[in-house]
Amino acid sequence: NEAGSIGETVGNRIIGIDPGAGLMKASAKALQDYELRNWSLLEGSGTAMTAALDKAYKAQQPIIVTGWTPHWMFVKYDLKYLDDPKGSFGASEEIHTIARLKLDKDQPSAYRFLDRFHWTPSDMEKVMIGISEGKNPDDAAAGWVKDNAATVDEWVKGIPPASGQKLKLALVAWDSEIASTHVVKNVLESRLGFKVDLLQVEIGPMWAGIAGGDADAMVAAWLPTTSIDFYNKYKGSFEDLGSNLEGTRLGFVVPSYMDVNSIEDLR
Ligand code: PBE
Repeated sequence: NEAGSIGETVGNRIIGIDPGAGLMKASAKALQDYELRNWSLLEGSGTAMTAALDKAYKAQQPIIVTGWTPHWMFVKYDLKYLDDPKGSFGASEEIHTIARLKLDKDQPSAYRFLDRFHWTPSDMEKVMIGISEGKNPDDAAAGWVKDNAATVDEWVKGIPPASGQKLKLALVAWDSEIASTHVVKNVLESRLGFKVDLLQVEIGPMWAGIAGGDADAMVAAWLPTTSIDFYNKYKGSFEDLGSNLEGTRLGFVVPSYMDVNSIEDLR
């Protein structure tokens, strides 16, 4: 049948990302919910996933990847999410900013800015596109900050600058978080006088780093679902500064040239 043929064209494989990602947990749940028993979800990384997508897309070959929004891949390629009528991937989420305990007392200027930091999916995408086109993340972030001076002015308004104090921001090397973390780093350095180090780690150590006080903050908590295991594990050992972006999405993603529209069609 036609559904069987979709599986055959992609070897019954879905290209995943790093195993700790909430997206991988949701993807495994989707395989269960839709009873896709003969399918496998491949572990890898965000970078390997986009490389596989790029290769397949250029050859107009079929491919199914685990994807998320905001992401530059939706700008660069003509893609579609597979419908998820069972809701395995959850609803649209917020990304929260998370600080270590006592950051408000120790670094009040950084804390006040982090608490205010808020932007939109299209802002984040602009930075992501620049990086995907070869800009280094610092330059892409600096360009966005320059182009959005009025927004940045609001973020830092009335906050006294520091004088070279050090801060450590934790992140996982997902393209979305590389973009947001570099923008926050740029503002802390160029507008508030901090010296920022980035701690690029896996998702578990990112949360443990904040909870243990080894890192000062991160802007990568997808809630209420994607990052909830880590949120609950470390609850009480960090401060949730609330949403910095609304309107995310997760799911299985395919090139638009593929003749498949729903996860149900994979059975
Ligand atoms: N992501 C990007 C992450 C959160 C940010 C969707 C790949 C995840 O945990 O799945």
